[in-house]
This record gives sequence, C-alpha cells and structure tokens, in this order.
Amino acid sequence: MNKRVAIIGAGPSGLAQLRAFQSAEAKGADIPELVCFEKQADWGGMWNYTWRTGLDENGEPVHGSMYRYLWSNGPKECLEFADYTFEEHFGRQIASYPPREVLWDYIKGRVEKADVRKYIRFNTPVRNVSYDDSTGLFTVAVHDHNTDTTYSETFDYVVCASGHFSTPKMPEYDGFSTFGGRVLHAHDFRDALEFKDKDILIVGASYSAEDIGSQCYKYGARSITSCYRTAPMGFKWPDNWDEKPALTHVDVDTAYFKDGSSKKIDAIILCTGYLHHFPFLADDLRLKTDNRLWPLNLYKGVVWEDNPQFFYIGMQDQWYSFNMFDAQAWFVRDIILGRIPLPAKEDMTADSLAWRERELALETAQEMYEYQGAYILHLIEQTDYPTFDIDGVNRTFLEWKQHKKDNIMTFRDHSYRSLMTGTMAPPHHTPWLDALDDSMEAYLADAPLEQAARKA
Ligand code: FAD
Ligand code: NA7
Repeated sequence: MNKRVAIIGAGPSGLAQLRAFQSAEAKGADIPELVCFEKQADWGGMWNYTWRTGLDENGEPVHGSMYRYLWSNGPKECLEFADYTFEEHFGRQIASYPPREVLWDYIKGRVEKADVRKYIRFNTPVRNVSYDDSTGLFTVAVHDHNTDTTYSETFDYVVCASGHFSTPKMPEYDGFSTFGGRVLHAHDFRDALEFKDKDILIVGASYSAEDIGSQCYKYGARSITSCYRTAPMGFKWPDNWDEKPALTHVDVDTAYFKDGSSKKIDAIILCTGYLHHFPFLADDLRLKTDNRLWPLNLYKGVVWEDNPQFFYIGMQDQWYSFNMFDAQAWFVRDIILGRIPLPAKEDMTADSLAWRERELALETAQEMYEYQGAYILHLIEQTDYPTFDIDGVNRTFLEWKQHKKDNIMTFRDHSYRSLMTGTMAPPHHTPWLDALDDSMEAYLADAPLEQAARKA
C-alpha cells in the first residue's frame, strides 16, 4: 500500500494503532508505511513512570502525571486486551488491582510480541501538523532530540494519540500567591511520603482527589481535607479525612470554605483535572473539548469530521480504557485500509450529535459506563477485533462501585473474573493499605516478599 500514516504518541492508544495494523498484516493485508513519533525515550505513555516534573531532559514539558505507589484504580478485568490476556502475559492469573509497573509490563508484552517498536521514533516530539488541500497531504514537523535536528515529512493520514491527562487545569484562589506552603497540581505529585505528618488540602472531587488523598493517608499524612465544587465524593473516609464544600480562599497557613469553616494546612494539591491540549495542531485540526464521554466533531469518537484523513484515539473520558483504545484503533485502521466507508460530512455530524444527545441524558455512573460499553461494542462489531463480554465488564464496574462505596480503603482487596478467559483472579497476598512496596516483584510474589524470602 503506497500510503504513509503518522501516529502521534506511543502510549496505550498509539500502541493500539500499531498493533491493529500489525495484526492486519499478519493476516495477509497490505498495510501502509507507519511512523510513530514519541516525545519520551520509551513507550507506554502515562504508564512509563518518570520522577521528573516541570521540564524533561530535553526541555519538553513532562508528559507523566503518574506517581509512585499508584495501583490501578479499577479492576484489571475491565481493561484487559481481548487479543492478549493477563494470563497469556504472566503465565497465570494475577490479582485484580495491579500497581503501575505491572500494567506497564502487560502493555509492553503485547507490543513486544507484535514487534512494532521498529515503527517508533523516540525522543521525537511533534511540533506542528498542517494539511495542504492542494496535495491532500499532511506535513508533520518534528524535533529529533537524538540528533538535535528538526525535520518535516508528509503523510496521507495522521492519528493523534497524545493523551489528555498531562496538561494541568490550574485554578487560582485568593491567597495562593502568599500561602506559606507548597501549592502543586496532581500532575506534579510524585511521592506521598513528601506529605507524611502533614495536614494537606486536596481541591477536587474526582479520581485524582480520591486516589492522591488515599495515597497520602496510606503513607502517613496527619490529616486530609478535601473540598468539592459541585458534589462530594461521599465515601466513608477515615477519621483524619474531612470532606468540605468549595474552597473560598487561603491565607498563609489556613484554608477557608464556603460553609464558613476553616482548617490549618501545610500544602495544597490541586486535583482539578486536565486540559485537552494540542499546541502542535493547526487550528482546523484541533479538538476542543472538556473531559467528557462524547466530545463533538469526532465521527464514531475518532474521525475528525472536518478532515477525515485525521483521527484521534482515546480522547473520551475513560471508564473503559485499553480495550476501548483497541476498538477505536481497529476501526481507524479499517477506514484507512478502505474496509469501512465514510459517509458524507453532514451524516457524520448527525451521527455524532445523536451520540451526544444520548450522552446528555446520562445521569448515573452505571448509565455512563453502559453507554461507553455500547459504543465499544458498536465499533468492534465492524472490525475483526475479538468481541468480548461487554455486559460482563459492565457488571464488574457495578461490583467495583459497590466495593468502593462499602469501603474506599479496601476496595482494591477484591477479586473479579476475567471476561476474556473466565478465570477468577486470586486474592492479593497483602491488603492494599498494608502493601507499601508497589514493585512488580512484590506484587507477583506468592506472599509478602520478606515472608517469601524466609520460605526460600
Ligand atoms: P498517554 O498514556 O498519555 O500517552 C500519550 C503519549 O503521547 C505519551 O507517551 C506522550 O509522551 C506522547 N506525546 C504527547 N505529546 C506528544 C508530541 N507532541 N509528540 C510526540 N509524542 C507526544 N487508566 C486506567 O485504565 N486505569 C488506571 O488506573 C488509570 N490511572 C491513571 C492515573 C493517572 C494519574 C492518570 C493521569 C491517568 C490514569 N489512567 C488510568 C488513564 C490513562 O491516561 C490511560 O490508561 C492511558 O494511559 C491513556 O493512553 P493514551 O495513549 O491515550 O495517552
Ligand atoms: P477529572 O476526572 O476531570 O476531575 C476533575 C475534578 O476537578 C472534578 O472533581 C472537578 O469538579 C474539579 N475541578 C475542576 N476545576 C475546579 C476548580 N476550579 N475548583 C474546584 N474543583 C475543580 O480529573 P482527575 O484528575 O480527577 O482524573 C483524570 C484521570 O486521572 C482519570 O481518568 C484517572 O484515571 C486519573 P466538578 O465536578 O467539575 O465541579
């Protein structure tokens, strides 16, 4: 096939795109030339942990927002690849809430097996993408930090898979500029031990607030105060965790809340979400959206309606993650291979608007993940991605929600059945609250490491 495809980013979404093409080639298809540009030195996107904050070794904004001791915030059974199971990777079933390093290993296992690393140009951030109507081609300009040179190449298609949990949304409250402690965003949070014996304020009420607060609790913060703008997280928090309504202002050492209460604090962590940020895209290609289940202007959630040679993967808010990126990547692949025809622009837009209408009617969490599951099923029915038990995944999400409601500090001690292989996950050897070592070695051991060493 005499076409060229640029993929921006080698995180789970970009890697799904590479694997999708490779699997078609393995079945005899003629595939286009693939070039994946990745600004980091290694693959895995968010799951490739970095201790760095601010700028990286090349002076680029650090992509990573993950922190030490991060364990999956949902059951691994909900994100399992349908074409590469945990059992295939680890040689046996493993417990349900793996730490970051274990999931990174799993992500890498599939793409190592598929032998797609050869398509990736590392240390190479994309600087600019523009489209030329007269040639029908994109020009992609990059900076190769390996040689400290810049260059441009042309492509028939571009897939943007650069993620959207990297550029912090940073609100300002009165008093921040004279507050006596540290003010940081979740993007720059790395090690909960920094906040041992401290009184911390968490601003926000979603995943980052819940998990960073829980990390700080687990690693010995003296107290956690979290505050919400719209609705409380509403879990049964430990005794030293107080949930307050909106922050109004701070002074040098105290936070003040909408209900008139206040709390002395040492540090403020803004868990206020992220911006979809694509400084390297021309105006007519740039997605503008908040973090939601149905961003507009994307036919089937992936095709840029204004220019259907341009695609986005993974831009939705995520209940489902890895297997949703797969469903999207297989669908995009089949459009590029000419297997799935695209309708006229008005019809694409009408289709998107119908999905948006359905999104606007969603009220409960259950309705939201069922909606995303229905979307994934709709995509995989149109490609050869192995179908899987989406209703089963939805039921697992329901159990997970209930386990969190029952006890936010023990939900990770539960086990679920794989929807791909039918095998039940074993319980982990140590309750999450007591498991301070998040290494892959510790997680995969049959018993806590010290005990395992004694047995040997
Ligand atoms: P990313 O993983 O962000 O990868 C994007 C890639 O694009 C990166 O490698 C980046 O370097 C590269 N890139 C960006 N800009 C450029 C450029 N200009 N040029 C070249 N390359 C570029 N999901 C779960 O399923 N379970 C979890 O427990 C979970 N926990 C999370 C915890 C945190 C703190 C965060 C931030 C996210 C979490 N997620 C979790 C969601 C996570 O984002 C997805 O699992 C997944 O990493 C998204 O994959 P992606 O490839 O779309 O984006
Ligand atoms: P989310 O899920 O986008 O949530 C952002 C939170 O921040 C949400 O509770 C917002 O409240 C709150 N927010 C946003 N702006 C403000 C201001 N100005 N003041 C107070 N609160 C604010 O981001 P997360 O970082 O939690 O999660 C992103 C991913 O990282 C997720 O997929 C996880 O897997 C890890 P709102 O409800 O809008 O009032």
